[in-house]
Amino acid sequence: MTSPHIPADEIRAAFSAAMSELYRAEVPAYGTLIELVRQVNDETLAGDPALRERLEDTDTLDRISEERHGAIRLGTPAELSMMRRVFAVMGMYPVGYYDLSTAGVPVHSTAFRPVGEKALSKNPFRVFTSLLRLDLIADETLRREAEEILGKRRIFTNEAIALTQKAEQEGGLDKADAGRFVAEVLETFRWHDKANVSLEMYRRLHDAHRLVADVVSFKGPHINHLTPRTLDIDAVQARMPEHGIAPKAVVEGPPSRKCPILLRQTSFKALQEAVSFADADGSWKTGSHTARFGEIEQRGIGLTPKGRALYDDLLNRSRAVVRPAADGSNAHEYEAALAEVFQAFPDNWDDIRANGLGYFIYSLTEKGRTRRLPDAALSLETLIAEGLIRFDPIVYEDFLPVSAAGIFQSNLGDDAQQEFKASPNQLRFEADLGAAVLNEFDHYAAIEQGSIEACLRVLTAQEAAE
Ligand code: OOG
Ligand code: NI
Repeated sequence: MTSPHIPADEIRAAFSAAMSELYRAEVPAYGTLIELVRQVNDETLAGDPALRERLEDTDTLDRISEERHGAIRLGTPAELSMMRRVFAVMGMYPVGYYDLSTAGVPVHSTAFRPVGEKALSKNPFRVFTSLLRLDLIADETLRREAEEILGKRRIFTNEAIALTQKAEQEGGLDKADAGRFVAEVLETFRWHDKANVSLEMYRRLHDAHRLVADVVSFKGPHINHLTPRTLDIDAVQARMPEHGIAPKAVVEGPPSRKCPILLRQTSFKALQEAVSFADADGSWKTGSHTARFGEIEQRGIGLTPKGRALYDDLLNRSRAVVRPAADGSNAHEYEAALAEVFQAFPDNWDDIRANGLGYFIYSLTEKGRTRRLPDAALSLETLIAEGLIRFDPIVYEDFLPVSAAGIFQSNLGDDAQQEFKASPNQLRFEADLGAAVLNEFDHYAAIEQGSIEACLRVLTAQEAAE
């Protein structure tokens, strides 16, 4: 007899927990960050009973400080498409396309994440996944050598591949297989302090771009950061130094606001770690590599294309006034400019909604639940004004390319910023991935539309149908 399959959401939750444990053991500073985040979250909740109440209704308070995302960088199309299959077993699907070439990082990316409110609330863990773009590296010889090195490595264990195939064939995994699957997949994300290449090769890759060295030199795509959710990102940023961890210069994303929008994130700077490089004669040479860090995030409402265009425009405008320096020397000026420029973005939910800037989820109020209307003659606006329908912001569950670039850069070394020609290539990415990515705007719009229709269905339902 076969045992029943366990839900993909549970496999994802187990994987996220295992990843957290692995990373805390590998990067002790990350454990320190997690402690600080817990402390600040506890203090914030203690000082804000209304927030506590709201979160009690919508979230699981005891899991508030758990990881929300992590990131990896892959080397080849084959790795990317296999990774897609592995994540699918955990209920994680590619959402969004991010071109980072414009920001001087030779990758393009997607986020593997649970889709839909139910799956997100069971466990929200996502992995921002980048594919190296050797086509952006000018040195053709080096490009070929890098390709050859990457072509030889195997980042998945045989057992991980076999269990993924089994899950695909049988539509899921039972408890015992799921446990093995998590343990085997974790191997792919582990750190290797012995490089795949000689020190000389590492240097050449590094000279082409630090990111090329990070991807090509190792046996696998080590998880490069994990990111818990904080309820007060500015407080954690300010207190990192007290705990012996160095924050990046500024918080990425929008400024602090009454009505949070999109995503704010910051990190502590990547650590320099000892790595051994094998020489052709079989001896080991010691060097170092900087790749792994810890990050925190705070999320706000998802913006419509119109809201997003306004956000992008305001961000560009404030960056035209002050560009944040890597050493933090103008952090205050940057924050002031950002706050000033963002005054143009409405900061109350009514205006954000009225201007079509954000996505909202609509639901019936207490009063709405007891009323029946003859037919759908009344407009949504009237129903809201009459107090039959309420609206709440839909949380942004994706990423921001400019912010991601800021995170990449502060962790690749701020000195060497390289220029690439903007060359988004979503079709190539999707061909390599072996699937199309979900368009995040369409997804939010569908959630919003679905919630409106559900309200109207109940309001106009015939009494007899009840
Ligand atoms: C990914 C950086 C992007 C974020 O939070 O925007 C990211 C990376 O450094 O590989 O994780
Ligand atoms: Ni991140």
